Amino acid sequence: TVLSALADGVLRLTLNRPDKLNAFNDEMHLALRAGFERAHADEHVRAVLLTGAGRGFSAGQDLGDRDPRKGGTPDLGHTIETFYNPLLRLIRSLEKPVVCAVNGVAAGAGANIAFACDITLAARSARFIQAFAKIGLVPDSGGTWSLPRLVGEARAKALALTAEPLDAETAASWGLIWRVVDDAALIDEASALAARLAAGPTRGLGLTKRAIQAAATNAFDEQLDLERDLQREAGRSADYAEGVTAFLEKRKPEFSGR
Ligand code: LHQ
Repeated sequence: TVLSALADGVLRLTLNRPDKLNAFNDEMHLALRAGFERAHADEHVRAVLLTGAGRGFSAGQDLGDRDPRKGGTPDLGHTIETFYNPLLRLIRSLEKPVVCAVNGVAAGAGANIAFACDITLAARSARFIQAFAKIGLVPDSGGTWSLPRLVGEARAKALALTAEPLDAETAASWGLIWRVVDDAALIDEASALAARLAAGPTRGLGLTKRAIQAAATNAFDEQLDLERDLQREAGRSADYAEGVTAFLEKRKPEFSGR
C-alpha cells in the first residue's frame, strides 16, 4: 500500500492504493508510518519525498472501512489517536526535509497531510478539498492548526465549512503550498528538489525546520534564544566546517549530513 525506495539520500514514499485514490486504510497507515519511522532512524535518509500513485494524491480516510451501515457506534477519536496523530507527529518532528508532490486530488486528511510537509509542490491539475464538512466531521491531521496559520482564519473557515475544492494555483497564491508544476514535470521536479535537499547540510536544515515550527508558539524573545541555541549546535556540525571551507576555497561543498 506504500512503495518505499531510497536513492541519493531521498526516501521516496508513494501512497499506492490508486483505485481508491490512495484512501487510507489501516494497512496503508501502518506502512506510511513505518516509512517515516525509518526516515527518523536511518542516517542514510536525508530527505523524504511523499507522493501518490495514479491520478490522486490521497482521498483521506477510506470511508468504506468505516461503513456506518454495518452498525455500531464508531470511535473516530481512536482512529485519530492510533493512526493520524502519530503520523503527523512523525512528519513534523523529523529533522530532515519532507517534500510532498501532490499529483492529483488531495481530500480530507490527504490534504492536511500535504500541508504538514515542509515543501509541498502540486500538479497544476491537483485540487485540495477539506471534505470533512460533507460528512459531518471536523478537519483533522493538523488541519485546524495549519490552515489558519497558512492562510488566515477567514480563508481557513471558508475552506473548512464549505468543503469547496481549491485549485492548485490558488493554493499556491494563498501560501498553502510552495509551487505549482505542470503535471508531466511534477515528479521529476519534486525528486530533483528532494535530492538537492538530501545533499545539503542535514543537521542545519533539520534545526532550521525545528526553529521555524517553534515560532508558531514562541514569543519573539524566546525565539531569539532558540536561534542562539540552535546556531550553537549547527556551528558544531561537520557540515558547517565544510560549508565555510568550501566557500573559502571557492569550490562546491560536499556535505556529509553530520
Ligand atoms: C474512496 C474514497 C474514500 C474510499 C474516493 N474512501 N473510497 C479520520 C478519522 C476517521 C474517519 C473519518 O475520516 C477521517 C479523516 C478524513 O479523511 S475524512 C474525509 C474522507 N474523505 C472524503 O470524504 C473524500 C471522499 N472522496 C471524494 O469526495 C471524491 O472521491 C474525490 C473528490 C476525492 C475525488 O472525486 P473523483 O475524482 O470524482 O473520484 P471518485 O469519487 O470517482 O473516486 C474514485 C474511486 O475512489 C471510487 O471508487 P469506485 O470503486 O467507485 O471507482 C471512490 O469510491 C473511491 N474513493 N475517495 N475516501
